[in-house]
Amino acid sequence: MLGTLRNVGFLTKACFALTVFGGLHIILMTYYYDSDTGANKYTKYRQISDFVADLNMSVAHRKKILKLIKYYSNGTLDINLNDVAYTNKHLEPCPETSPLLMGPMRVEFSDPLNLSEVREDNPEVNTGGRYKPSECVALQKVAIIIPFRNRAEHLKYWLYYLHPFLQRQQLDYGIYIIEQNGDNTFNRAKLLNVGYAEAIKEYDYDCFVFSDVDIVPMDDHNTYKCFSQPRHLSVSMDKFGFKLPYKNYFGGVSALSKAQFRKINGFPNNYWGWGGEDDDIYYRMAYRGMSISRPSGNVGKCRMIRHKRDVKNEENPHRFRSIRLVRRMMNKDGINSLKYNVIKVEKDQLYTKIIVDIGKPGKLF
Ligand code: UD2
Ligand code: MN
Repeated sequence: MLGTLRNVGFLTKACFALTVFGGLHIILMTYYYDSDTGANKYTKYRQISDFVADLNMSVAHRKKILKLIKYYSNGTLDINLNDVAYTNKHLEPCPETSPLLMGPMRVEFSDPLNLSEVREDNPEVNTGGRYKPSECVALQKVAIIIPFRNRAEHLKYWLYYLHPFLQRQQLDYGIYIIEQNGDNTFNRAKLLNVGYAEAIKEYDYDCFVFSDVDIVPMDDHNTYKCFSQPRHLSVSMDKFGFKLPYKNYFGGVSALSKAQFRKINGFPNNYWGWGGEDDDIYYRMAYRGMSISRPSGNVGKCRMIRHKRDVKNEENPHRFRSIRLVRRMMNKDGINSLKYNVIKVEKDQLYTKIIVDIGKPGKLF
C-alpha cells in the first residue's frame, strides 16, 4: 500500500518535471528566435497559451510556469498572465442555472433594426449563428430551428433579442433558418423536419428547439433547452392574453430532445397551409406515452409580432381529418419519409439559412 503511494508521488513529480521541461523548451525557442514582427509575436503567444491550456493543472500552477517563461524571455514576450492561465481546455460543466440570467426583459417591436449592429453586438457568435460559452462546458447542444419565408423584418427582431438571451443561458447553440423555396403553399412542420435533418449533419446536437420567427420570450429563466418530457416554451403569449389557449396547445416554441423527436418519427410532412400541425405533434407525443412539460406562466411569457396571415399560408381545410388519423399516419409519415432538395445554404454570422425545395401538396390520404 505504502509502496503504491510512493509510486504515485514519483509519477506526479515526473509529470511536473516533464511539464517544466516542455515550458523551458518554449522559453528557449522564444528567446533565440525572437523577432519584432507582430505575426511572430502572435505565433509565440498562441504556442504558449496552447501549451498552458493543455496542462491539466490548477490556475496557480500555470501562473508559476508562465511567470518563469516570461522571466526568461527577457521582456520579449508580452503576455497577460491572467488571460493565459485561465485558458482552460478542461472546463467544468456549466451550472444547472446560469449565473448570467437577468429575469424579465422589455420586448418591443417598434424601432427598426439593422443587422450589422446586431452582428457587432454579438461578437462571440460565430459563422452560422454558432456559440458556446468559453467559461464552462454547456449542458446541452441545442439547434434552434425556424421555419421561414418572407419574414425578414421579424427575423431581425428575433436575432436581436434571442442571441444575447441564449448566450446568457450558457448554451452551446446554432441557429437554423429553414426557408421554403418558391411560392407553393407553406408547410411549417415539414420545414421543421428539414431543420432537424440538416442540423444533425452539422453537429452532434442533443436538443432541438422549434420556434416561430415572430415569437420572442420575455424572461431568460425560460431556458431554450430540453427536459425529460417534450417542452412547450411559449406558454403565455400576449396574443392569447398571457394565457394558454387550451391545455394541449403545443404551437409557437417547443423543444424536443433527439430521443423524443425520434420516438414520434419527427413531425408530419403533409400539413400544407395554416393550422393543425401543432395538434398533430401533440397527439404523436401522447400516443408515445409522453406528456408536455412547461415553465410557469410567469417565466413563460412571450410576445408575438403582430401580423396578417401570409399569402400561400391559408387555413388548411384538411387539418381536422388529418388530426383524426394521427395514430395511423405517424409511423408512415415523418422523419422516415422526409424528402426535400437543398437549393442553397447561406452562412451569416448570426444564422445558417437553408433554402429548400419541399415540393407541394400531393395525395393526402
Ligand atoms: C400559430 C402558431 C404556430 C403554428 C401556426 C399554425 C402561435 C404563437 N403559433 O401561428 O406555431 O402552429 O399557428 O400553422 O400560436 N411562416 C413564414 N412565412 C410564411 C408563413 C409562416 O415564415 O409565409 C413561419 C413563421 O416562422 C411563422 C410560422 O411559420 O411564425 C407560423 O405561421 P404564422 O405566424 O403565420 O401563424 P400563427 O401566428 O397563427
Ligand atoms: Mn405568428
